[in-house]
Amino acid sequence: MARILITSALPYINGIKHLGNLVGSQLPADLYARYCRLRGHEVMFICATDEHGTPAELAAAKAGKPVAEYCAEMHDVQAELAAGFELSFDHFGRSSSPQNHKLTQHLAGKLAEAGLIEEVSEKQVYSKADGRFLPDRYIEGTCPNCGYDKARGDQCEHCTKQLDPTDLINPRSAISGSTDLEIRETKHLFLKQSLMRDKLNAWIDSKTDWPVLTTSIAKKWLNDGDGLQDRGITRDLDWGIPVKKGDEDWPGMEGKVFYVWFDAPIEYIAATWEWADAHGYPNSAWERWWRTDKGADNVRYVQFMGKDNVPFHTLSFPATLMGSGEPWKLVDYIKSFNYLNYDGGQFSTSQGRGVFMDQALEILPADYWRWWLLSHAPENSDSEFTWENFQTSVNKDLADVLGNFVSRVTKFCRSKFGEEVPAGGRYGAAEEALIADLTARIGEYETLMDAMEVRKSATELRAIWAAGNEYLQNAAPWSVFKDDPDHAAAIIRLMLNLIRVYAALSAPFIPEAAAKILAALNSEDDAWPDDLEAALEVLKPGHRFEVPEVLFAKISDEDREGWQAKFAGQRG
Ligand code: B3M
Ligand code: ZN
Repeated sequence: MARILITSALPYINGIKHLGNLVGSQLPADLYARYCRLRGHEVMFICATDEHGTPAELAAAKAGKPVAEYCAEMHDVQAELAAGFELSFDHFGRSSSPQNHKLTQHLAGKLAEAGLIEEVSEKQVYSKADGRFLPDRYIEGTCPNCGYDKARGDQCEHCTKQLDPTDLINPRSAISGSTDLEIRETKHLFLKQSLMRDKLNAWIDSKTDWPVLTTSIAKKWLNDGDGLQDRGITRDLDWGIPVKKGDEDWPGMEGKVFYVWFDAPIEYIAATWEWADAHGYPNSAWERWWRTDKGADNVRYVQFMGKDNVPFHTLSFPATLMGSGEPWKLVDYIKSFNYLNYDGGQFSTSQGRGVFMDQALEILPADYWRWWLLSHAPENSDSEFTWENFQTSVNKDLADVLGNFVSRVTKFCRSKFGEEVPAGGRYGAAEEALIADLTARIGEYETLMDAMEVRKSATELRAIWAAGNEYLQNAAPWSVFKDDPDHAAAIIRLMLNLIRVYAALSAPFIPEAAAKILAALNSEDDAWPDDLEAALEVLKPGHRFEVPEVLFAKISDEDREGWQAKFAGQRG
């Protein structure tokens, strides 16, 4: 038994996530967490909402709410959707938590002590009416290039020209509209990542088993041109974690907060602390996952994320932890994903394009989505969601293969032997061949799941389901029954037990269906079939069960066309 720490990239707070976000981190992380638990490992699976930064402030303003209130509400919405998708987090935290405030300020203090923080003076636009510095995108004015009068300080949306706030004609605050703006000096903290290049290079070089997608991105930023620049880790915003050195004020940094990408990954640790606090556990309970001097030296830490998040996790966050000089647990393996596209284009939150988590659950249960998304995870390249492909996959894999198998076996048994596991009969060569075949396949499935090969695992699982179907077709208990009811009983006993084994093997992908199957079989035994032969004897002769309701309804052409039309435009 191992101890495995799993984190999913933190969904940003500014709205409901689309299926592309889901399959890029939270969902495969859940697959792995569920699998590891079933294999008997001790798992800590952590996620949280990422709540700071300008986009959070803007989204709150758009919703007409104070940002703290907006974040609290959106956190609950996201938590509920995560539960709807059966994401089995041990804790779903908030990067705005008191624990993250403390830890972020603590780590900044340690970095300063280690000489890794520099104070840099910059010139920035200050709005007297608003009483604050304005980030570039909070300044509006007329575009010098095209005359558009709502150009932003970073870019003109109309002609796409990149701008500096000082380029704007008649600049004004996007918050208050005030034109009483001036350029002021402001100080910011920079993390001197460049001093850690050698250390980071050596660390990444030691990760010989990482996926190419992960290491190539990390190496590019480490060594190309001016990658790994020192990075500003503070901002002039109201909402965020106030800049402090541990518990002490940081002279010159009054009114400033840490940059969202500085505090967000620290929330992985803080969320584990939140988990301990929520359960009333002492600090040692979370520290044994995160401090190598307190037990985390025997933890395996795996992160899941989309490829755009890789630089922050391979460079900035490790730089923060290593630079602190404290014994924090560093990531052991990063599983990163490409993008999922939507029907000939991209999923887009800002344009409301694609299917979003709430909408998905309104039309079909979580398992349908989980199965499609995981079996088409964008691992080696970007992949694409189309309604045709979704329909085919659900109908073939879930309804025709798994669902049909369960239904045929249980119904046949009910009609010939009643709703209980039949006694009598022995296994012959065909049954032994099936068991041997399945033993090999399950071994392969385990290897793939251990390696987090998501798509290939799905393919192997489907093959495991199909092997049962194929055997059943050949064994034909409905014909055997006429001459040799005893042997038919043996076949069906084996098949009923195989259904239970399928529930255990499938639970990481389709937990709701797995639970339904077990409930119908009147069994709570979801143990992994480490010994298949023994696992196929768990349901004894005489054990009562019920024929389950249809596990997976097929998606009709009308459904598909309806959804296709409904989701063709933008989200309202
Ligand atoms: N919130 C992902 C994003 O919004 C970002 C991940 C943080 S992980 C520490 O793109
Ligand atoms: Zn313009």
